[in-house]
Amino acid sequence: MYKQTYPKSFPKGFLWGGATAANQVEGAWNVDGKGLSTAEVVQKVDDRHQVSMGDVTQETLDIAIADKTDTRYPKRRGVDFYHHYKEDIALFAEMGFKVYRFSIAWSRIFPQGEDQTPNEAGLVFYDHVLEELAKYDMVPLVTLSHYEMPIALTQKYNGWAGRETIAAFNKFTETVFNRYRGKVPYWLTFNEINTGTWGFHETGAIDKGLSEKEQLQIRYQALHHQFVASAIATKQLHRIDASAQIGSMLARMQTYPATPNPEDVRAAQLEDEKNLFFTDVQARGEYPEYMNRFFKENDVVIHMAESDQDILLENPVDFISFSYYMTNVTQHDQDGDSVGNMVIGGRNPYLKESDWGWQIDPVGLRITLNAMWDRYRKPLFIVENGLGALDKLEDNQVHDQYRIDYLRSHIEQMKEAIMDGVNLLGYTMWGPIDLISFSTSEMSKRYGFIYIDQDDDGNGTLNRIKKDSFAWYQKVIASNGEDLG
Ligand code: BGP
Repeated sequence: MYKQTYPKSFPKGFLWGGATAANQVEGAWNVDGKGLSTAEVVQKVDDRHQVSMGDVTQETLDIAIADKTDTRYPKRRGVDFYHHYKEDIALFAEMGFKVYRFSIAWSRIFPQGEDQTPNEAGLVFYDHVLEELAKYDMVPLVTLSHYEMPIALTQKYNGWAGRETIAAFNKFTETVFNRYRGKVPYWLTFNEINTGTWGFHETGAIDKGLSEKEQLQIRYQALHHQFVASAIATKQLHRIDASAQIGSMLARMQTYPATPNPEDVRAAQLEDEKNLFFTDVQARGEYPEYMNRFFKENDVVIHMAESDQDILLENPVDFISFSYYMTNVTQHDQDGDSVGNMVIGGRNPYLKESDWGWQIDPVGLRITLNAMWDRYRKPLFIVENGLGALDKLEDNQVHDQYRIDYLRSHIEQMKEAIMDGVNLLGYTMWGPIDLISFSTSEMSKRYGFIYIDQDDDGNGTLNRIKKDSFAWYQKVIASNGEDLG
């Protein structure tokens, strides 16, 4: 007889935790043999709403390489996790973290991208991080490439635009899979792979100043190389460490039609497809037809080696992860003649926004989870979600009720999605310790449960201070998501 059961809440063993990236926390950019990375040549901007990550040119690159200080490049200093990792992981453990997502800096392991042998000191650092996590039974979830690569590969091959970068990456992945075999049950290949359509920070390819058409060609070709490298890494991992799993990672941007006008609904559908394309390739192993049409209409030609399609098809990811911060609104082109040219990032009058203008939409998370589960039927993992805000430190305290409210409302919707039947492995909120902002390289855009005494210019004691949200998250984890009060 058909039994009408459904999950009532978070499953036992649900992975609660937090996520960071090497270039935003580690610092120590020029010690123990580390090479310069693409993240470390991106200058900080002075206007909070400006974005720095795509603005690298050959000229700014040369200036950055010649500059041996971290003054204009805050990602070089991070928050000195490199020397504070024991203290930071102990704080995560105190909150009860079951999982910690972090990334390995490729440029610590292969400083010049194609070195004959890996840099032992770099490998040892991550040995120590993993030992520390094991002490607290915290599961590592490791990102292989989080918005950085050795700058040498940009200089030699224009980053991922060059096919040679595939072999360099897969030498790195094979090295770390072998080294950390049996210690890392979950891996991710490329962080927010879809943002490669925005340029340099993900592709490592300098294309600023080129025509839109030329940029499209370079970016989608670079992304193709990343797809292939990701599939090869998947194959390597399954051979080297059969019990470990590997996932894709998308910056999920749910979009809504601006009106019920079918033209707007179609425009939103198209926009959504352009976002889901990446997971479609990585989970299903082939390019979807709708993108082939997009490429044709935009004169993009993806150059593939003969075996590429087989490699993709034979090595889909084991699970699907994504970041979730906001949603958008899409409307069709004003002239009505092309849905390909639409307004993105429109305002939604039903939503509030963060200090940085990101539209806060907890219900959108439930919609996203259901849609992703329906589309792929593979386990999902929310590997980033959080609120960047201007925190105030007073009497050594930060009263961040707004952060608690943000996280609570998203966790509530996550629970609803689980009750809807979604298979969700875990949740790593973004930035459990304050860190350098990815998009603006500021320190003052803070996400953490733990405040770090450092300002935008790098001044401060680097002391770690618990915010009000620290005890709140501790309670959430201890009750496995039941006590959100
Ligand atoms: C995601 C990135 C992270 C991160 C986060 C918040 O896109 O994967 O690296 O920083 O967004 O963004 P920001 O730091 O720009 O506020």
